[in-house]
Amino acid sequence: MTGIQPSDFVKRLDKTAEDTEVLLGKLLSDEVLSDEIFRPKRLIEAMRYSSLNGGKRLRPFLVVESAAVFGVARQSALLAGAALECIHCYSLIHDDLPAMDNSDLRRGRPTLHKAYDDATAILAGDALLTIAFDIITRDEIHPEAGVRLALTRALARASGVGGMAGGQILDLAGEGRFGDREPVDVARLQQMKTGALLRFGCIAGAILGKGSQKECQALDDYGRALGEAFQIADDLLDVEGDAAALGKQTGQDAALGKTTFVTQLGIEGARQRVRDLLAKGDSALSIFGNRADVLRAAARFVAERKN
Ligand code: GRG
Repeated sequence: MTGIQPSDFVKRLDKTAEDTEVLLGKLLSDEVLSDEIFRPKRLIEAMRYSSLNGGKRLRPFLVVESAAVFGVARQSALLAGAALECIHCYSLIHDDLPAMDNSDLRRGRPTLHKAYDDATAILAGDALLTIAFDIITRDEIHPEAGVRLALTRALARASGVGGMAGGQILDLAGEGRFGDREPVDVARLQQMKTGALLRFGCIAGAILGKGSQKECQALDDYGRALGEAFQIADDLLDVEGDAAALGKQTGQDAALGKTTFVTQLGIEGARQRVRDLLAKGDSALSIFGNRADVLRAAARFVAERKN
């Protein structure tokens, strides 16, 4: 049981989404920063199209709430969360491209390459990835350069070859994009492709709050459990979800013959695995007592989400 009522949880999530929206609006403006030369209108507009007005902002929420466990200033956590959200939005843009998932709909609207064109979508993704690292290194994130460095390194490792981008290529290889279908280790693939950014959201608070080794480990364990629960929920939604609520097509995994948690465990097995992961996440958070109630509620939200 958590001490947070579902309606209070949703209000908190919405508040962080609103604050993130405002912050991203400022960060992705046409104001030219020192060492920049000019911000082309088309590129800024494309970056804003895919980053503003949409999404649950779950990743910034995890940063804000894991940081709150350590009493970190909300504004610093929001900035780190905005950097993480830029990476998430870049990954969605590139994932939707014809060369990847070839999707027409994202967050209930035409995908970026449909609304603009492929070249603009590739560049908007590149620029969002890059600006994330500009944001995460800013002085306002933390007064100590060592903390900013640790955060930057963790973000790079979550996003790159050993994290999200690596997971994406394993996924494509499993679909047979590069020859014969390669055997898929679903747990590892998803830990990289989807889990790594979610886990980063959870450990970011411990890095910002200079948590002890035990505290960092606890958030790491929680983040891994939450990441897997998120992905299983996603696999279940692809089978059982409602396209209108999801804002994207369903049945895509089956159409591609993908190996997912659901094909491996079956629907009931997948639901049981989610329950086990929630228990694992709760147990990891026990060292924080009621300071982690919002994170407990977040894991439930992720597991039970409808979009
Ligand atoms: C292109 C390098 C590269 C990576 C793409 C994350 C990813 C890798 C692709 C996304 C494909 C996908 C739909 C995966 C399922 C899990 C997922 C990331 C869902 C979208 O995340 P939400 O539900 O989205 O947090 P919102 O819209 O709420 O932000």
